[in-house]
Amino acid sequence: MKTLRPFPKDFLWGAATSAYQVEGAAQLEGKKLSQQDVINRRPGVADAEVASDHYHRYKEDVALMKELGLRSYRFSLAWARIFPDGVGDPNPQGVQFYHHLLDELQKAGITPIVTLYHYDMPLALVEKYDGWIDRQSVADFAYYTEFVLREYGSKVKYWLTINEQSIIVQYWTKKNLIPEKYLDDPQVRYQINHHMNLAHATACKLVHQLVPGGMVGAAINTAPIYPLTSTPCDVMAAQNALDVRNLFYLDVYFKGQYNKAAFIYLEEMGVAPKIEPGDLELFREGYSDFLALNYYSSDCAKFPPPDAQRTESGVNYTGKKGEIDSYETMPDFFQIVRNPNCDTTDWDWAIDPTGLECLLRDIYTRYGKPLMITENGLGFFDKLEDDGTVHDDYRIDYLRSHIRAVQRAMHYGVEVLSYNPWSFMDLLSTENGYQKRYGFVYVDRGEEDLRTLDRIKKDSYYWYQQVIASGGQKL
Ligand code: BGP
Repeated sequence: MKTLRPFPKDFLWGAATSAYQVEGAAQLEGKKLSQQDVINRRPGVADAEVASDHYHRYKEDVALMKELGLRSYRFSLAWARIFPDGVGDPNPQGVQFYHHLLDELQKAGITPIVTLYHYDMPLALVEKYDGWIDRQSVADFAYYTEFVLREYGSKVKYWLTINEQSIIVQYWTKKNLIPEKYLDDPQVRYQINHHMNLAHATACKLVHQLVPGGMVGAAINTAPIYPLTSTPCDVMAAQNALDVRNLFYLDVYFKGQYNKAAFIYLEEMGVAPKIEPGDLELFREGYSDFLALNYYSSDCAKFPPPDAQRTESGVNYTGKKGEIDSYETMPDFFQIVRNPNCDTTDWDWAIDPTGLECLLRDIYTRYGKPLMITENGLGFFDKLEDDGTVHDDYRIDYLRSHIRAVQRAMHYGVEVLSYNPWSFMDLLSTENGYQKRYGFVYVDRGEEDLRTLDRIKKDSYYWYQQVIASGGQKL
């Protein structure tokens, strides 16, 4: 195997979570509901009410992070814990919770990477004006952000604005609580995204104003998109898909404008967002210092047949391979298809470490800004053995190959600051409760039964500990 340049000494080896997926205490100590607390309600206990009980066990969790050797920890603040009604008076207990967590991390020598928004709009704002659908959300997000930066700015250098706008658009009814009257209006998702772009730019400006030395960027889920065949039509379709699914977001963050081809296509379809005077100026003023990537899989596209209609991406709810029967189609532009050259996870996500290398190289060449990986990992039906061990060698293989891909990209000049696999511990999956696990740390709980909620180190925990201790040499 080729000898690669080693990871830099100050590389931030980390791990990631998000608030509603780990904290629990969804309605305790002053916190009120967020839209995710409602969206995730289902029979049994696999919801956000208790989740992994991190709110009560954060000290134990940070101790495990320290023992693992983490240099960084990416997590999110729950807006509705800090402002239970979205705006107005802050909740002192919620504010204190994040101080305690940040202080604990600081004592453990772990650099926080803090996400302001991870899908969890306060329910109060959804009830008041339909959440992100209304432009008032931008001002309220700014109010929340300004408070947070003044409160925690001296403790946090790296700020992430909004998690995965691309996924919020693609799965708009799952990531947002959408009132029924909008469900037939395909433009709404792009308007939500426009408001998020304004919120992102405002937050970037605020970090630059209020946090000396602070750095800010969005966390985006992007994937390289391969043409299904080398026919020119399929190559064009892959380019179209790249413009709509990736560059539509990234050009806003780094060029202060919408990707032209994507915007023209959306205008032709009658779904482009309404832009007000001054919006594009704000995009330019709210520049990003870096980009955070959430990478799980690559995509593949072909040119759609002439009679193709708009279709949405499907979701695998069971963990039985092959359940996804629908992929996104944009008529006369692209159709996403399964890549016959990649194996998949049990949830039909293509496993493709080379895709991560392609992505890092491509994005760095386009925008020239430092990158971070803020999610990457393998969801699996882990098994807790009778002797209290979890043998997740499949996860080790997945992570090893992806770390190697990051190293290759860095070898060829890409600036990567940090690698934060998903997830530090088992947590509530966005669609699959606690069946689909990602953590280095097993959380002893099930779908119907909270059990002990004990923390158990998986084999991947011990493996990652060595990776970090050796600065990435022992993979
Ligand atoms: C990302 C989200 C995370 C996380 C992850 C895995 O898109 O930012 O919140 O959950 O995907 O997804 P899932 O839980 O559906 O497997």
